[in-house]
Amino acid sequence: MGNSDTGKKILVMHGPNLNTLGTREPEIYGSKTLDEINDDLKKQGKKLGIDVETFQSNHEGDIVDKIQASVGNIDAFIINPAAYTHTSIAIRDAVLLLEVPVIEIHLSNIYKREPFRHKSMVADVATGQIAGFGVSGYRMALDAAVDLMAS
Ligand code: CA2
Repeated sequence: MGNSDTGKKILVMHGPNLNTLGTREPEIYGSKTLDEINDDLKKQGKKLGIDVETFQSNHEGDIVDKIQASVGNIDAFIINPAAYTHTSIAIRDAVLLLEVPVIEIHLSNIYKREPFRHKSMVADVATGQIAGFGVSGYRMALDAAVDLMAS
């Protein structure tokens, strides 16, 4: 059961290029690194007795494989699909396999940016979306996941 008192597990997934967070465009994405974000989420999970696993990949197929492997093994799913948000039917189809709450999160407000970022392939198969609150959005997503798991 790992790091968990409740027996609940949340998978937080990060898409392409998010492994380089904190190194450029801090005005859009902030200055925290992905490791710092993941550590904060794991700490927040530990306080709540929830096992938080984090995963990042730059590869669409690896993301699909990880979602498939998580079916039946997680209680909620948080994903920032990064650029795949706007393109990936494969990730959308994989998300549809999950029978747990799904929270889509973006650091930036994708609706205030270039038109190609306004469309999310995941939005209508997610439970909800958080966008535009920077790194705090991940904390909000975890809070939302916890509430959704309880209901
Ligand atoms: O706002 C978000 O969280 C995005 O998902 C980030 C993606 C972008 O393609 C989406 O439209 C919105 C880009 C992630 C790029 O990661 C960076 C890492 C370091 C510095 C700059 C960007």
